Amino acid sequence: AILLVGFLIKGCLSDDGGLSRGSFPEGFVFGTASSSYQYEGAVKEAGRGPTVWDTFAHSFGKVIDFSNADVAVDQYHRFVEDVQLMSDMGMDAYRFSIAWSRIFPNGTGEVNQAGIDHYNKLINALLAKGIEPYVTLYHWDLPQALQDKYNGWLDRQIIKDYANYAETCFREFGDRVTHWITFNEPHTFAIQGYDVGLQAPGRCSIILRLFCRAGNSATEPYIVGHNVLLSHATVADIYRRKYKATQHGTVGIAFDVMWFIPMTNSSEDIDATQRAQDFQFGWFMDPLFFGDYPSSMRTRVGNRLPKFSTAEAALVKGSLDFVGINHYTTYYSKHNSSNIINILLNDTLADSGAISLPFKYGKPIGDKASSIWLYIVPQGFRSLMNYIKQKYGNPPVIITENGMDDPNDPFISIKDALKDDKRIKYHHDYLSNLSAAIRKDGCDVRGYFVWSLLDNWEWAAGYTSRFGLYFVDYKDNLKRYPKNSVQWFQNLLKSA
Ligand code: PSG
Repeated sequence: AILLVGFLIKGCLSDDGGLSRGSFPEGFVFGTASSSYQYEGAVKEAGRGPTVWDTFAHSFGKVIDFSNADVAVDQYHRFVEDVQLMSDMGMDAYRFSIAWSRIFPNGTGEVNQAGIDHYNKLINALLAKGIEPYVTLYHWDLPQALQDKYNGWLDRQIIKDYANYAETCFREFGDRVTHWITFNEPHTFAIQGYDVGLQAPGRCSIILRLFCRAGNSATEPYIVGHNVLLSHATVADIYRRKYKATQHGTVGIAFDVMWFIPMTNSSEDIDATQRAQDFQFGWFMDPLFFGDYPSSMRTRVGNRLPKFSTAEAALVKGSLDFVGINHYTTYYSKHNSSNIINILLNDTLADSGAISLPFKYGKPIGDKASSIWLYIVPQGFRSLMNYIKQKYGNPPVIITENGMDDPNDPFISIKDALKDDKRIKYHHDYLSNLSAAIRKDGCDVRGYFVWSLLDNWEWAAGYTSRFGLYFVDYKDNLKRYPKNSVQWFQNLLKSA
């Protein structure tokens, strides 16, 4: 009977059939996530230099609603208010990114003190409320100057410039920041930016070069990925040699990782599913854990795939303290038996020989959010955690993003827009699976960040999508309103 009463109390406190802080290990960190270009605005203030995303968003026809992030949700000016919102929810941490071009307006050269001052203020405001900063060094807003000078990530010179920028951040902020994320989603920006051209810098060669002025979709994504891995490893090495002993921090990197399920149980589809995972996640994880690209990539991409020298492989292997995972969705994968798309497109995406889809025989894999790619499949989260545990030896994992969006419906009242029961269910179901992965399966997951604190500017989707726990009123001075999910997280985070 005592046990029963205990269960009832626990259930009531968390108001959620048992999901509570206690469903996660001691010290497990809850936070929200954001990025500089999607949040800050103030793009011409305090010496900030232009970035490839300013250029891209201001090119006609690249963003679906013709918007840009010149103002975004104005967090540059409103961070004090926003930190209070995090504090109201009982969040332990905040993941944000530093805009490289605020620190070095031209990517290199003189430090812009106003940029340093801004992030000092933000970091101190967080710490004053007991919220720990998790800092992403690169969330896609490359200084335009480096794109102009040597084509940015396509040139090895980027390694030195990125390392100089990263080391400046360690020196200036590392006394207070102990969780560093070198890159956000290299897979996404390599593919979107250099294969299909739908994101900055908008390079591609597919479809007869109709969409992009320049690029090579069959080679450039791999060159970008290679330079990102070398940049990451260089910076992790600098941190370990020069800063770790005094600053006691950790360095990780964040990947976009879908879970894939074989479309059928044929061995062809099972093999294709593994290749889909290799070309998405193994592309970066295998060099970091084993010192080389997956064998499926080496055979299928051939000499278009760059090679690591022995010294580089040694530098890259083991160069991280935790793996950041941005996880949203699960797809089916099947063997690509025709090579029609390869012939038509000749691009990186066709190299895996796998096709991944959110449908099977016309039936969706789960309920859809607003983004066309985001299907809700909570069990995929637990499977993915177990895959990482088994394949990579149970490394420390931090969920650096998880969340869903609603459409930005111009006709809905604010009152109705705040009723986000679908989002509550999403987080409940994903967190339940995460808890099971940790408690039942022994996966070493240390933290969970919701994408996102506020509605914000969603890249090529502009303002058409709302990922926030807080609603932002774009028609009335960017006022913030808590959606129902805020109350839900509040309850979860104050539960024992
Ligand atoms: C992540 C994962 C997928 C697509 C886009 C992203 N996927 O599984 O197909 S982008 C990622 C990004 C952040 C975005 C957020 C929502 O890091 O800046 O706003 O997710 O799209």
